[in-house]
Amino acid sequence: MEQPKSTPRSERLHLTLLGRCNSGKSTLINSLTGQHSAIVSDIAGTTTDPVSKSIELPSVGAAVIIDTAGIDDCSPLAEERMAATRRALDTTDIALILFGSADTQIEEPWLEELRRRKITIIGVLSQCDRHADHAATAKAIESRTGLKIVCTSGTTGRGIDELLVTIASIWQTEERLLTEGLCRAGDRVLLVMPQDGSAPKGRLIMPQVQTLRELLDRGCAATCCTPDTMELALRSMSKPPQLIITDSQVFGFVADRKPKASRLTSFSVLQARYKGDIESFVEGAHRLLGLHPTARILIAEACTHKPQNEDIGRVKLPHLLHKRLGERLHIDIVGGADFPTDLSPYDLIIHCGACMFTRRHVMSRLAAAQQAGVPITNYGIAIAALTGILDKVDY
Ligand SMILES: Nc1nc2c(ncn2[C@@H]2O[C@H](COP(=O)(O)OP(=O)(O)OP(=O)(O)O)[C@@H](O)[C@H]2O)c(=O)[nH]1
Ligand SMILES: [Mg+2]
Repeated sequence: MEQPKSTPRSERLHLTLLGRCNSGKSTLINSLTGQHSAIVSDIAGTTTDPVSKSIELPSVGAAVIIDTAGIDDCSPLAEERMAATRRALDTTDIALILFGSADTQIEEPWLEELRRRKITIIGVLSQCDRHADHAATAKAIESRTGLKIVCTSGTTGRGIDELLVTIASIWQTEERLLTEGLCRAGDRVLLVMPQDGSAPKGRLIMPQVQTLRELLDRGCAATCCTPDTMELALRSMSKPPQLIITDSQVFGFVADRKPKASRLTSFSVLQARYKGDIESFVEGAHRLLGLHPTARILIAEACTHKPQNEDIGRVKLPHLLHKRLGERLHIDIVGGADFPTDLSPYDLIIHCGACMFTRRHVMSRLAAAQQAGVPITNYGIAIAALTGILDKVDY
């Protein structure tokens, strides 16, 4: 599916290539993209740090393709380079692991790590033009690793189309909907979107645009209103809408005025479902309500730049937390890549809506929290819990 060039990074497939030095990672990237953007040479260790590039991948669509240092790098900086590759895996949806022969010893620990992280793996026998019998080598790798192997040559172009089709078919099955399970084709859906001073001038914000577009694609009849025109919108419908989606700022107002028959959810709940694991976030929000007054909370923002919703993470949320749990609460706030590696000092993590992150990136933070035994929730769900509306939300 072709997607426009403006597809935000957080919506793009993140594809990472792993393999030994000189296995042909950079050459394969150039073949897949049809561009000569990655530096290729027969000097082992040409690519050092992860290099990511946004690209329209034929058959696949909008992607970020990530080249990495050889996994057998033994330079003095090898440890730092492998740590950087591991950080790249935090955002990786699909990993291509390149093999050069049936000796898979060096690749095995990486395969294990990819499996542990539940990253989809595609095995590649690269430079297959150099093998007298590449089919036999591929078979040997398959039986050792359990992977299905695609034979490619970045030089002759062999197997490149098959690889693109394989990537596209995996990516398609991972496509998610914001409104999955909440409405279906033919439903009437009302969107309540306040356009007050905090709304950007002349446009709708991304979660609203995304939701509206998806409803149209799914064959729903979408009606838009502000809190002021909600009653008018409802009166103009012959039957109550099956679903109402509201901005969370006016959730209470909408909940009080909605028809009984309509389900009610919020844009931030839709984003939490789409970008993370809503069940874990709701569980985290329930744990939040039971925290002791001296608990330690980590508020984590995805943005490194001055975030638009800075006041939520830095002002509104801490204020609500202190109001609910008292002034002795300890709150740390981090942004961007400063997410701590040691989460054990915390009793709870509250993550932002992560509009700048891929789902995979959010899920890797969720996994880190779970591994440390620390409950995690997100801004929208935490605010719903703190303002007493969590039990009124459909999710
Ligand atoms: N014959 C043949 N040569 C290839 C193929 N792919 C890469 N090469 C050659 O192998 C050498 C290494 O290729 P690179 O693409 O730089 O390998 P890399 O895995 O990115 O290497 P590092 O960045 O050092 O980790 C270069 O000389 C390429 O021209 C291929 O499919 N067939
Ligand atoms: Mg390279």
